[in-house]
Amino acid sequence: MEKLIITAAICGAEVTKKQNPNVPYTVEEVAKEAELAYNAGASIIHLHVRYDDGTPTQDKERFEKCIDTIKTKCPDVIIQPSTGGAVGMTNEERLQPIYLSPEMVTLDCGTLNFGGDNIFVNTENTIMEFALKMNSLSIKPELEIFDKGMIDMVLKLHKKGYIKAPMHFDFVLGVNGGISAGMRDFIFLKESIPYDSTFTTAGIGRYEFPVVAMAIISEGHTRVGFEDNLYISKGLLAKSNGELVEKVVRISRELGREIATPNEARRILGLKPRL
Ligand code: KMH
Ligand code: ZN
Repeated sequence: MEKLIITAAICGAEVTKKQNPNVPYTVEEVAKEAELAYNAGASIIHLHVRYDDGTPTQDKERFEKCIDTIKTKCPDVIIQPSTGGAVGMTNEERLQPIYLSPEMVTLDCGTLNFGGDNIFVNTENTIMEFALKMNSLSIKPELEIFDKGMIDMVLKLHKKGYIKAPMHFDFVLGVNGGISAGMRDFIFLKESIPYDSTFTTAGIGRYEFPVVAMAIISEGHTRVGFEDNLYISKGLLAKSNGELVEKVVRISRELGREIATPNEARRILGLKPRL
């Protein structure tokens, strides 16, 4: 089996310090959380950024500051900015970090209910527009899949030439409004993608570590972090993203699977490092 690529989703756009005081907002806090996750074994940092008061933003300058500061602490880590941003942002706002030429970014592959009256809007035209821009800048998209129909949309856009193989998927399981984090649904997604694809997983809330285990034993990769889950175990808040990554490393080693370095992750995912 390939080594396990661990992504740390260190901050997200929705979680707050009220829920867990260790959620990072400032540039320094974001960089510190990235460093702790990297030192623990994460090779990819999935990055959202905030203003100092916690407000989510896709501001290009704020991304640049966070990326530059992360790079001083972990120079070889892969930084994967979000183009999902936060619910309600415009496409132009969301796309800003792609103009910093990252190695990879997220590409959200469908619209879904996102709790209460919130809708995370990704129309077919939006997906095509984002994909074309990513292609033109040679940025590899990580295809965010919240439900099975989103894989079908990706396969259709792949046939039309918008999304290139080999594709890399992220199965986000257990979002309120998306597909469940049960084993049956996980296998359904895994068996619906082309054979030459890679995939990672993100289990939301209490599903985080059960999904980690499913990914490890099924040759996938995995993601943890405050964006998805704030607890290290039932009722106990995680002290850092590093603590969440350490738990993944322990589980993986117990199951006999070693952890990929950033350069090994680049090879597995076919990324072109930026010089
Ligand atoms: N914050 C969510 C609305 C992504 O990063 O691409 C979208 C999200 C997905 O987090
Ligand atoms: Zn995200």
